[in-house]
Amino acid sequence: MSPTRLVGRLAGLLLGLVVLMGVLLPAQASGTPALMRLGSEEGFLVFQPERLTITAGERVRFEVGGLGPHNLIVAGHPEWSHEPLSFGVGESWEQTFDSPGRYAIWCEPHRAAGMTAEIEVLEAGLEP
Ligand SMILES: [Cu+2]
Repeated sequence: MSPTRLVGRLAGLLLGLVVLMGVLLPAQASGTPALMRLGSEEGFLVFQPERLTITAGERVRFEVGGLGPHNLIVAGHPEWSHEPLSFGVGESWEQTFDSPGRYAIWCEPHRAAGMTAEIEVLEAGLEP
């Protein structure tokens, strides 16, 4: 195999590994917030991902991915919700989730269209 092909294959393998880790591992408690998109690039009314697992105290960055307007309602937690509508792709805000639990979330304008998701907040220190 030529060195160029070998490098290409290794790069592909590495990218696959990075993608897999992003799927399998909960977001790290480092400075980087977990990312949840509102609306897909293709224009679907979905959260991406539809289930997100984080650790108590972590931040989630909510970012408009496509076809707004979107907002965020967290069941039972108006203080974590973001009621103002966001229109522009790339518009974002961050929210810290400091109490463990499973929280249903939805986008108010698109709830009936199925734009719902769940955020699971694990107790700090209990993450796998
Ligand atoms: Cu929406």
